[in-house]
Amino acid sequence: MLRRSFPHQRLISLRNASTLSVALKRQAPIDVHPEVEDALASGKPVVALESTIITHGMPYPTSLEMAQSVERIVRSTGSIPATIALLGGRIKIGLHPAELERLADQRSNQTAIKLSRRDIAAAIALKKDGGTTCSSTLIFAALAGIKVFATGGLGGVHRGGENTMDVSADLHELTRCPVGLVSAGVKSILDIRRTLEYLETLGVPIVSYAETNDFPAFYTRRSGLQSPWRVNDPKTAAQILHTHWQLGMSNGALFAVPIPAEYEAVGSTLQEAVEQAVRESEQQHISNLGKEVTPWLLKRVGELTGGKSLASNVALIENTALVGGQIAVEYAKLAR
Ligand code: PSU
Ligand code: MN
Repeated sequence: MLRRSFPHQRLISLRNASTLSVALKRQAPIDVHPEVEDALASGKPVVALESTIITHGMPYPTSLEMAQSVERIVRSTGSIPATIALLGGRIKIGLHPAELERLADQRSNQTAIKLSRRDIAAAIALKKDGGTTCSSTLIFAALAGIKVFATGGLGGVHRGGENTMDVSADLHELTRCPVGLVSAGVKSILDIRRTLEYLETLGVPIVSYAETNDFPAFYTRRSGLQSPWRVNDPKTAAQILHTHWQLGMSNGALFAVPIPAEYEAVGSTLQEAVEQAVRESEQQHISNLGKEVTPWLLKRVGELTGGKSLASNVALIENTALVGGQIAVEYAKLAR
C-alpha cells in the first residue's frame, strides 16, 4: 500500500543515499530499477554502466549485445548492474530488458541524444531519450550512491585541444562525483598526455590496474605514458577508494585497465586507423562539430577497420566490467 503511493520508499528513508532521497522527495523524474533499489538499500555492490557507448559508441545490434553481456559479467562477480540512461525524459538507474532494447535499437530510436551534464535538464523537460556519457553517468551514479562505474573509454583532451578547447566534460565531472571509474584508459583519438596532465591538475587519482604503471590506450595496453599508481587486485583498489572518501575527498578516481593481451596484436593495426581517422577529421574540419566529434571518430575507425575495432571495443569493456564488479564487491565489504 505504502509502496504503491511511494515507489521508492526504501530509498527515501535511506541515509547513505541522501541526495537520491532528496531528489525523490522533490519528485525528480528518476526511476530506480527495483533490483538496484534493493541493492542500494541493503548495501550490496552495484556497478553503474553508461549508455552513450550504446547509442553513439557502436552500431546496433552489437551495441545491444555488448550492453547485455556487460550486465551479465557484472552479475557474475556478485554485483548488480545499473545501466543508466534517459528514457522519455525520465532518468533510469538500471534498465529493464525491453528498455535496453529500445535505447539500443537505432532503427526505432534514431532520436536518442548524447547526454552530457549541460544537456540533462533540457532533455528531461523535452522528454527525450538519451545515452548518458561518462559525465552524466557519473552524476547519476553519485546521486544514487553508486560507488563504482565501469566503461570502455573516458573522454579527454582532444588532439589540438590547446586551440579548439575541446576538453571532455568527463574530466571535470570526475572532480565533482565520488565514484571510482574503471576504463581501458582513454582512446588514442585523444591527446593522452594532455588528458593525464589535466587530470593531475584536477587532482583526480589515476591508478593503472595492471602489472605495470603503463597507462593503457584503449586498443593497446600501453600509451607510452605512466600512471602515478598501480594496483593489481580488487581489494587494494577498493581500499584506495575507501581511504579517499574516509578523508572526505569528494572527487572520483580513475582505474585504467589494459585491454586483454590477446587483443594487443590487432591493437597496433587499429592504431593506424585511429591516426587516419584523426587526419581526416583535421582535413574535414570535424572539430567544428562539437559533441559530434567523438562519435564521428569512433564511427570512422569502425569503417576503416572493417569492424575489427568493434571486437576489441567489446572485449575491453567486458574486461572493465569484470574488474569493476570485483572492485564493487570489495568496496561493499569495506563500506559496511
Ligand atoms: N570513448 C569511446 N567510446 C565512447 C565514448 C568515448 O571509446 O562511446 C563516449 C563516452 O560516453 C564518453 C563520451 O563519455 O564519448 C565523451 O564524449 P566527448 O568527447 O564529446 O566528451
Ligand atoms: Mn567535446
